[in-house]
Amino acid sequence: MWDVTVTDGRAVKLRGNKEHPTTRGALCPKVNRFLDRVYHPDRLATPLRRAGSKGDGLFEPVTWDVALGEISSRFSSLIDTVGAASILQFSFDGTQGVIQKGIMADRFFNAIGASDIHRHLCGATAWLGASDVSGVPFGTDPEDLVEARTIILWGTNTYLTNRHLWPVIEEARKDGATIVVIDPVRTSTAERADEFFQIRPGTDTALVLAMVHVLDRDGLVDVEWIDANTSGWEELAASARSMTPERAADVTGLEAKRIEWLARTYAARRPAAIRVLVGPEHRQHGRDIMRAIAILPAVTGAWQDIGGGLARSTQVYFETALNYPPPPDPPRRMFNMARLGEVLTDRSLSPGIAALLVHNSNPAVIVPDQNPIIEGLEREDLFTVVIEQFITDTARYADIVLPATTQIEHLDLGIAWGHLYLSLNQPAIEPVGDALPNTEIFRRLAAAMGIDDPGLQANDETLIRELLDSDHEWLQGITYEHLAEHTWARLNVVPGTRPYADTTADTDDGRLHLGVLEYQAGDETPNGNQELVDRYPLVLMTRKQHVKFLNANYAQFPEHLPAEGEPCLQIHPDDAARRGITSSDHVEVFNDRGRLSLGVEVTDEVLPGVVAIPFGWHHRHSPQGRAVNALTNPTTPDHDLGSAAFHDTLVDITRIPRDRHQ
Ligand SMILES: Nc1nc2c(c(=O)[nH]1)N[C@H]1C(S)=C(S)[C@@H](COP(=O)(O)OP(=O)(O)OC[C@H]3O[C@@H](n4cnc5c(=O)[nH]c(N)nc54)[C@H](O)[C@@H]3O)O[C@H]1N2
Ligand SMILES: Nc1nc2c(c(=O)[nH]1)N[C@H]1C(S)=C(S)[C@@H](COP(=O)(O)OP(=O)(O)OC[C@H]3O[C@@H](n4cnc5c(=O)[nH]c(N)nc54)[C@H](O)[C@@H]3O)O[C@H]1N2
Ligand SMILES: [Mo]
Repeated sequence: MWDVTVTDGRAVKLRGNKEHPTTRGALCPKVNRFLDRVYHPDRLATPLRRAGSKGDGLFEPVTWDVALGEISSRFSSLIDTVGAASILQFSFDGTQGVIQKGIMADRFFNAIGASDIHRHLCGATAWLGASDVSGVPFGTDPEDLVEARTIILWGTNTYLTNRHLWPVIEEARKDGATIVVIDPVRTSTAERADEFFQIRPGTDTALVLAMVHVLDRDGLVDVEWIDANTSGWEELAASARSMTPERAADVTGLEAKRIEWLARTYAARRPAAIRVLVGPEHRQHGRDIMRAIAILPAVTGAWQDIGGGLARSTQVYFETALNYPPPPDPPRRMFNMARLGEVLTDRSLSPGIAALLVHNSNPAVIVPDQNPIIEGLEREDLFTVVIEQFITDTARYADIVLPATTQIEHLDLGIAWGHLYLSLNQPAIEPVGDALPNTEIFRRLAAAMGIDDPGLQANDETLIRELLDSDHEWLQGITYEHLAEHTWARLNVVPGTRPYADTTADTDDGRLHLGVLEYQAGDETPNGNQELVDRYPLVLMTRKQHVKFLNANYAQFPEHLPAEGEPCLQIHPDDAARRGITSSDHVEVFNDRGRLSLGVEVTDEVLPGVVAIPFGWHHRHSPQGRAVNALTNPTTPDHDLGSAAFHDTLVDITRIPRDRHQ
């Protein structure tokens, strides 16, 4: 929640709203200098048309009429000839504001019947895993974590990625909470933990099974709670019987006695909370891992304590309460967004993709298996439109680029994944240059195409009023007028509500589902496909790592780069020594999908056998003109509904002789 000071129409100061219970006046390092972004000389201020080859980044300014006229005629002729399904909408999380993210864009593409992608790269697999246990997966209110006495930050890098939760963690610690971190990497969060479990990547299900084994063996499960609230306990207990702490130690690399400690502490030191976001979901068996984690509070009955249970993304609360539009009827042709490269290069698709419109996303950087994506974006017969604030690695390939407003220039309704406050984002300044809100761009495009649907001319305030027009109890009293006056409001979830203790699971029998649980190694992991492991012996993790990056965003600004000024591969001293690599070297990292040259940081933050490259750097930061997703695994589990197996990626590396790197 931001307050902006404006002098003579220009924003001069931006700070966090002091009254807001989550941000408490503080911003995170990414957006502290947001105004530099707004007024940056590279900010897009007019529509652009390509004036060079695809990817050159050469453009000429054109008027909105010319740009929208060209898009309209290209789209209309495709609709008349091969059909609207040849047009692909690709969008993602560039903004968390509901209407600028997609409400009007979706209306437009629904009206013409274009193809679409599931916006599933972030959180979908975590959702599926948790919902296997509890149906619609509501979780503990993160504010209630202050009450907890054990907090397990399980595969989430809270200190970096969820900075506004950190004061809550510290407050709980002050009151006696033990902070546990479970992560394959010694992250900045792990450095601040009381107990750090540096687990082998992707082996968390084995750890959970061993914890259940100990709880069952030592009589630490809550039998009464299990009988009254769950189903499938016998099957789960049987699954855990052979996973002794010793066996789990072999799989996870953790010590058996520490696994015992973790199980006993989790059961006894209450309230006991687990916090997750998306890290472990980005694996072939990510759904099993997220399900395994969600099983633990159901076994110990941790849900019974205020501040106990599982605190996950809170987005599900907003999705339940707000009046989101129903899915389109007839349904549109859908693809998993992780398969973009395949979709753009598949000549057998009928109809094939002939036009691509990207908004709120930078697929050339953020989607796994980058090389086929670039091959697709280079296609001369693909008409690409990108709505952006800057020329990104995706926008460089566009035929038309349209300039979008930033958060301080447009109206929006803000939801959250870290708390339960809804906010009204009101524009503080007029749009910079000729930039327009995404919503307005689609209203104008619809008009240019002569689409006669009043819903496509609804203004932004109407779109927000429609979303708030819900009789859900959590929105009682939260009207547009209320938000206009107070800026934010907490959903009416009664503070201290204990999900699944005060409420019932939304499963067929109203119980939390346990059942058979099995640890499986992903194909592209050290215990997976042996032929692949022989060729590519190192596991690559590509996590969010820099405090001033937001996904693929902000790496365009030199003042946001970390001190090393280039992306560096982190490698354990043993692996480095074996290959004669030091921190002053450069290396080539490669697998069947791609190749990248990078600097090196020799560090025991990563385990032997694991290497890590920070996510978020741009194409120009490597000599190959590619970013780290050139190497990553696009496998999408769960019948194409899940996220991608980014971190189940095997690579090898070679040292680059010094003279070759100059
Ligand atoms: N500074 C900064 N903050 C951000 C973002 C950013 O780009 N930069 N992005 C925002 C977005 S979009 C999101 S979704 C959130 C994500 O927030 P998080 O989920 O906290 O972040 P990630 O880096 O995706 O993953 C968290 C951790 O999971 C670990 N991990 C990976 N595999 C495994 C595994 O198999 N087991 C276990 N136990 N851990 C594993 C990684 O090492 C990593 O430290 O962050 C948000 N906040
Ligand atoms: N290897 C690897 N890959 C990952 C991840 C990882 O951890 N590792 N994380 C994944 C995750 S969790 C996520 S969420 C995705 C993020 O994927 P994206 O959502 O695509 O990434 P962002 O860089 O956050 O935002 C994309 C663009 O949106 C633009 N933008 C911002 N606001 C607006 C607006 O109002 N209008 C328009 N038109 N554009 C706007 C920004 O300028 C930015 O270039 O990446 C995923 N990819
Ligand atoms: Mo995300």
